[in-house]
Amino acid sequence: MLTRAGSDTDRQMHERARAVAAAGGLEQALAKGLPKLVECTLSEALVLGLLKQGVRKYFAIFGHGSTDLGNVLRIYEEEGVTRTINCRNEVEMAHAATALRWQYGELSAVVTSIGPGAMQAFAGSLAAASNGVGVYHIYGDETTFGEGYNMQQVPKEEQGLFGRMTAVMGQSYVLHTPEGLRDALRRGALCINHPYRAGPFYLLLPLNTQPAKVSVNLAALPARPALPKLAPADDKEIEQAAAMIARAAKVAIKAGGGTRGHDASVRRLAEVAGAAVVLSPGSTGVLPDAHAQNMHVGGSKGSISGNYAMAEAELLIVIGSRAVCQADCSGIGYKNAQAVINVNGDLADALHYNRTLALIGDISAVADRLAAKLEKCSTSADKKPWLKACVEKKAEWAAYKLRRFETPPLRDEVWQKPVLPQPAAIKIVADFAREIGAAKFFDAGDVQANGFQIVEDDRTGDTFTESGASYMGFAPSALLASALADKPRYGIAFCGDGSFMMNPQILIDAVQHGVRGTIVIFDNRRMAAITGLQVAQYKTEFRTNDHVAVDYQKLAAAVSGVMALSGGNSANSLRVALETAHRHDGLSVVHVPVYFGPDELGGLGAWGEWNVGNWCEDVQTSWIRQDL
Ligand SMILES: Cc1ncc(C[n+]2csc(CCOP(=O)(O)OP(=O)(O)O)c2C)c(N)n1
Ligand SMILES: [Mg+2]
Repeated sequence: MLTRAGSDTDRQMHERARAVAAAGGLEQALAKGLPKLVECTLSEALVLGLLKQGVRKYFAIFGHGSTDLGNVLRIYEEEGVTRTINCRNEVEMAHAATALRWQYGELSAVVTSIGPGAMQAFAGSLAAASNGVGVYHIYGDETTFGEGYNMQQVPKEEQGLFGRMTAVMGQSYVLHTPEGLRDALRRGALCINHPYRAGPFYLLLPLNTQPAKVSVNLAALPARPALPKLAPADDKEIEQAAAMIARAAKVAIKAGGGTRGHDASVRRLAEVAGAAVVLSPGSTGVLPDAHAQNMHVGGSKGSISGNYAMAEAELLIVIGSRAVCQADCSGIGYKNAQAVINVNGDLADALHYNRTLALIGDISAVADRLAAKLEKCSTSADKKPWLKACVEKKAEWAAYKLRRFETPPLRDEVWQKPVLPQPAAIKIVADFAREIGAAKFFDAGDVQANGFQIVEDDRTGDTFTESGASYMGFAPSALLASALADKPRYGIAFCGDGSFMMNPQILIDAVQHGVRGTIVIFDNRRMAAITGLQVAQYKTEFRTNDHVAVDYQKLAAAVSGVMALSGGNSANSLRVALETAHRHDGLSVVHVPVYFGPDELGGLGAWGEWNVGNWCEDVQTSWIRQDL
């Protein structure tokens, strides 16, 4: 079974890979006479099958659980068919693969060994699952003969445990039988390309089936599915929705993460419906920031204007939202809503609230149909007083934010000197990102919450905030996506000190794979978001910081190729550092000490309810009483 360099198997692989490269793809190679019936290893068949679906890019940390697949990827890369980049941590590469699909729409696969590597990538795949991003994960798995425990398998006398574990998170397929590949890839294609509930698909690749020979029909390997947009078949519900909107005086649209990319249709519907638009952390930009009907984010963190619109609206139009606690105040954000129109492809999400008219289908298709109907019918309720009140609340929020942005450095206990408040520092970096046209990535914690309260985007696709899982370490790891993107865009990762240390591997991987971008570390020497919660709930902090001073600038500078800078303690010094960072042709790290403490100008506040800690009783009491 051993395959040595120069063996027949290797030679055949080289020949097939060369034919695919010369033709410009597998389909084209088949059209040009590449035999469709081949006998090859399961590993090669898998690479060919993925190629047919448009997967050419791999993030990998190999181990004894994936050497055979690694050999195929080596040969296919030598012939210019696939690209594989080696990474330093599986959580990091799972995030990078998620970001590659999310930011650039490009497919990829994560490859690990068996056991610990797989478990780490699996943990990281929570971000893909939580944000509905389709990615292939390929893990080494225990041998199928059961000749004895394999090192690093789950140590139990049971079969297929990695397959079962991964199936809980997404969908999975154990390639126990090599001929099952065709079925596995059909299921995988739908899972990772699902129009409204995509997620990770796990291929478990036993150590001994990887090199096993299999007869495959390359023409029969499933391609990427082409799916039509769906919308209600007749006009009954659309007319009903239009009538509800026409007679309501206070209408709010809650635009969830699903509205990303549907900017024009959401705007058209909002304008004709006279609706205030409340954004979710993941949908900033779906309506331009300065648009009079953009009320900014609403939810457990939220904003003055966003939460006002949520609480006061009589008719709620939910679009592309799955009602996460951050977005709907743990279910009690819509205190005056009498009815809901819910636009979603997913039946369960569309029916989350009671008193709902569900408009099932593609967001643009449904929103455009509804807008067209409203454009033709006369509205009975005057929406102007409502929109005027909303505009006033938005001005209040803008003034509130401005005071914080203009707050000079505050004296900080840890830093023993005045340092920038975090909202002011984030605003400076967000403005800089806009100036240079960079994509923004926000990590977890106060950095993330302040971030989505602050950003002023005019379209979706400028901010990536992983609010589905809030996975510390996502933002710097996401920069690695640019190493494999066809047209990389400069990125700025906004990280807390806590989050950065979860995944500092990007320092090495960015240099190795030529990433251009900046990581800004907002250092308050603690996990401040959690300290803040503890203080708000129990009046005192517990174990959310340490006393170890870390010189992040030196730490980053220790990696050759990284430009490490201090952002200093003033707005001006931070701006200068950002400019210098941007001029560097590679990865830069800017370290900014930020304030943590009781001064209310050091934070942006929370505006909604949340079902956690000692707030649960109040939130749940309200939830039980409300009908929605
Ligand atoms: C991997 C992971 N572990 C734990 C958490 C829970 N958590 C959310 S925010 C946070 C603290 C973040 O600290 P930092 O990155 O320094 O940002 P700060 O709040 O200080 O601005 C923690 C521990 C998480 N979201 N992800
Ligand atoms: Mg911190």
